Amino acid sequence: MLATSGRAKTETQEFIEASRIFLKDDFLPKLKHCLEDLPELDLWWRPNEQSNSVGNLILHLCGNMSQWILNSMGGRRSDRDRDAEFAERGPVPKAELISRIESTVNEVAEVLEGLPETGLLERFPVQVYSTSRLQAIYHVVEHFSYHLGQILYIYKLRTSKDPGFYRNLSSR
Ligand code: NI
Repeated sequence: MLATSGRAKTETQEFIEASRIFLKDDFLPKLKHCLEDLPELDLWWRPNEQSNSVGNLILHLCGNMSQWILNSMGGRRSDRDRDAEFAERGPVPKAELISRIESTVNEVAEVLEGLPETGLLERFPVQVYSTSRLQAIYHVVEHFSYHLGQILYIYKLRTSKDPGFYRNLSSR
């Protein structure tokens, strides 16, 4: 966990800063560590056909952020094909996966920074839902965390390594 700066003057600023820190400064570096260390072929390994590979999960995270933040709040075009994210059997090169997730997260961080002070209650349709900006941001953060956990689990299965992300909390 990385803490917020304490400089926020309103709940909105604090919520947006916390969301940006989770995505860009906390989750993204952890994800990149796993991607950089995993052999190319392991990025497309899956334990069975019911489970996604790391590659699929990266494409899926990019699609989710493009649709829920970049399109809905950032005014970017989204031509998301959700089924294709899971159907891809790769191998999309590692460098491309890293560059895609990195640029998507950076764009999301820019959109979040540019959001107006008021308006988190503004509602819009997305997928089959009607949601608020606040809920959409909350969703994108929880969704990234959820799939990052799956990616970390695959990373450990394939490398037998502990990335040591929480070493600072251990008393050993
Ligand atoms: Ni998902």
